[in-house]
Amino acid sequence: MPSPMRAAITGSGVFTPSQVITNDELVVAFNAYSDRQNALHADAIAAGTRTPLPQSSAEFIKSASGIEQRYVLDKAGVLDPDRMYPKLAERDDDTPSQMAEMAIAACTEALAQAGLQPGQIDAVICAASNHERAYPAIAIEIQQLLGTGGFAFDMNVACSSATFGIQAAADMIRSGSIRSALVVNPEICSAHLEWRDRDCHFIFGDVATATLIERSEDATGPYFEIKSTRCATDFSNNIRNNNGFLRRSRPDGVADRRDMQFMQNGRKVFKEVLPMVADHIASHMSDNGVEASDLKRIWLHQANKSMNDFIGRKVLGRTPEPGEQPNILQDYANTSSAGSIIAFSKYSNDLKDGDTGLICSFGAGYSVGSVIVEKHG
Ligand code: CO8
Repeated sequence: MPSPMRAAITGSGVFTPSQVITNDELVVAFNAYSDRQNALHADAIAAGTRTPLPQSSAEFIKSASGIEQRYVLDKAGVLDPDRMYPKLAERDDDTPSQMAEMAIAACTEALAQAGLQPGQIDAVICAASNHERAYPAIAIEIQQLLGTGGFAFDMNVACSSATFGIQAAADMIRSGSIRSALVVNPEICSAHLEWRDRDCHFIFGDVATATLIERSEDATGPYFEIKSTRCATDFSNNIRNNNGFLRRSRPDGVADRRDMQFMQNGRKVFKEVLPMVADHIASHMSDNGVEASDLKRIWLHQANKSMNDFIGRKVLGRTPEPGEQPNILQDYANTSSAGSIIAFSKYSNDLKDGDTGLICSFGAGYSVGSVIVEKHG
């Protein structure tokens, strides 16, 4: 029997770091690093026992990905050719963690949009690609800092964390166990990206997003009713990060190893994830009686412009009109789970009562999650 309770997104928020790295700046830093490494290993390169590091190019980055810049928490550390990763001050145990701090900013915006006080929230789900510590959960810290009630927990489904989190929150609301939840996605991608690898150094940026989910009947302003959610996974090693708590126990301990950062086989991801996502969306829509002509907006995961162009054409059966499938990756790059929610948060207010839209994220796992929403008010 369908649940009498319906869930809705009543607010959303985005925290954007203040520091920006353009493609040109990134390429200057990478090429300086590459030159230094090649000078350092000139003998081995001359002897043919080492391959010289290649140069990166801003033109390649823009044309292969659509990315023009990214926001980061620490620009100086990333652009220092002797360092090539962010320098984030260590915080003592009584100071809010970096992820919690970003999360609070995004949640505060979502709460204000929904017209709710933190005490009216029953659950916090911190859904992100990585968590800066194992425990206590970042979500519980956010719960304490905001002053929300009920319970909180962390979850990680990489780029699909936000949509999987929305499904979890919507299911709890539909079952009656909670009335409201904040699903928050603080993504510090700059700290697990390998900035010294030309093939991926341009891909990610930092951001935090939040969605506030409530019972539809509790909404006091315009809202997006969650008509249906669908999540799917299919194991793949093509996007992987081997860092974790077993690191110290391995023979080479905490050595600086390539697989301790984000790794991917981008071409394979492109080829395998696209059909998975296109089929997933098509079956989710058809099982819910949603035709392509019903969709007023698609908010897709923001990894690659050509990927999104392809999915948009597949879903709509034609090239999307400007604005039908908004991209934000030119400004933010890939922000993992937050990408589709940035697009939703920035490009949804203009939808009219009764309009249907679809949020879809996809990535490591592989994982794909979609949320069909209908605007009210
Ligand atoms: N500058 C100049 N040339 C370059 C560069 C560069 N920076 N990089 C590569 N090239 C060269 C290559 O060497 C290659 O040269 P050649 O043809 O001579 O061999 C040529 O350019 C083409 O390279 P690729 O085949 O690699 O280029 P693609 O056209 O495939 O584009 C992309 C690369 C943009 C990475 C593309 O493959 C892509 O976007 N793939 C999909 C990626 C994707 O969606 N990934 C999802 C990952 S996100 C996720 O799930 C979250 C994980 C957790 C978050 C982690 C946070 C850090």
